Amino acid sequence: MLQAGFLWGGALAAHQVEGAYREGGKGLSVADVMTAGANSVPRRITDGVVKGERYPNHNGIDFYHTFRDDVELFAEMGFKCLRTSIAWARIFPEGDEDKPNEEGLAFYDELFDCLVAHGIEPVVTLSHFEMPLALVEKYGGWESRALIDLFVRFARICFERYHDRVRYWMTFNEINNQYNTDNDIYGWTNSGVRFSRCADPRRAMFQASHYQFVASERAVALAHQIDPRLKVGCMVAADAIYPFSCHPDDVLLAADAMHSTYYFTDVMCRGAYPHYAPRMWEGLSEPLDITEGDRQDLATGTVDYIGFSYYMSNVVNHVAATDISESTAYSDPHMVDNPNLVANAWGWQIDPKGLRYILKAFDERYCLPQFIVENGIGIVEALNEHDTVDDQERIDFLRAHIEQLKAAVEIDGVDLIGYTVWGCIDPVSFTTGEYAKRYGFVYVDRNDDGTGTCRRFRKRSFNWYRHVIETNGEEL
Ligand code: P53
Repeated sequence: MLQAGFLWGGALAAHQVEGAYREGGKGLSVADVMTAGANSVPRRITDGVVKGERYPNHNGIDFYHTFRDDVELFAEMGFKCLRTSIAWARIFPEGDEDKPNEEGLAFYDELFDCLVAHGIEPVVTLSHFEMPLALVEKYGGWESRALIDLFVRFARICFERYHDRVRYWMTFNEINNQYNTDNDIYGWTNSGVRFSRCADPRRAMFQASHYQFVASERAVALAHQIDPRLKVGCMVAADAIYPFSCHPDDVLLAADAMHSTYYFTDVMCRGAYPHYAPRMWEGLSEPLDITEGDRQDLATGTVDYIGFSYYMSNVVNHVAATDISESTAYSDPHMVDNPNLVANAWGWQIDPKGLRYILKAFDERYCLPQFIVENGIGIVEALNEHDTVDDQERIDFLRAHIEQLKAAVEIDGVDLIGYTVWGCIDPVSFTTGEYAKRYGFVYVDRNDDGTGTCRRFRKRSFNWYRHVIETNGEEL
């Protein structure tokens, strides 16, 4: 049995749903200069907002104006919590003002009050891919140490304002995405840096993440000072990486590949760089800027829990793709398809047991509570003649993953706080900027060509998830 009070719910991010990108005094964020892409058409980052380009995050699904009605729907499903983020550029439009923007703060007062009034606990990410664009223009984003103090000030304002309503916090969303320096959208959304333009992309990535580690751990310590009841977690994308075969070289390669997650969780959970870090830094053009004071900050602000997203697993083969007949769609030549799994339309391989694997791995490595703050499946969907969507495929996906998280808790003894389904009301996709990649229990009538009423419709999974929550996961 899952514990009473298990936090069932859904997850969103401000920039993917709110829209209203210029309302309430909000400044531009890094998400506001990302164009619409499509399945296998990458999004572009423009220099400022360019006339004639399409920027889906400007409108999102208009949650800024519709949140009261949307929260009604979440309450109808019986959500115990809703994970969302605070758009940094609503609170500090330029990122470095002396005083926060009261209108921005007031918006989140309204949202959190509304949630609490419906018995839904807000779970909040401080930085989810939406740092103020001005911080990029003035400081070069997280390339600059100055960002640490600016972030900590933002965190302080948020903790002080909302600590009576928000218990669970996370600092940086999927902080480990930027480990992939081949695709600029990851460094851009994590750090406001286009690593491809840096003289040494790997060094720039390690440096930006170092400043974020320090900022994150200072924020954790600060939260505990402000209110000892607050729980602050890290947040990583935790895709399981398997060896292609039992060839020892595949097994070793997979173990090393998991450093794309563990490098980040090790620092934030243990408060120090792992002993293998210097080996990862070998060959950088210059040593990293890591001071003794930084190391003390890291040690004093370890996280209270591990928040993570889980969508898929991946496979590595020690034989690089150029050496084998079948070429692959991955940017890493060692990454190959898993012949035992099927993928969704975007090539994300569906693997419920990988979720149990990750939960066990984190548990055995850190002995900390965990929170699955994103899991779900993107599907192309349309309303049928009954004004609903028959999303049996989503129900099957979620059921299989919930079965595995239950096994992790009941059999493996993992300490799990909750489970929030990504994109509980169809958001704008992060990687592609599409509306067509839908995740929700609630369908939003908005299309990539700009048509649609933006009205909301319950999908078949809506009632299914309500029953799951009602029975605390006993009836799937
Ligand atoms: P979209 C990759 C692997 C796992 C999670 O993604 C990922 C990514 C992309 O970085 O991102 C998270 O919308 C992210 C959300 C995002 C969600 O996954 O591209 O935290 O903002 O929307 C789903 O299908």
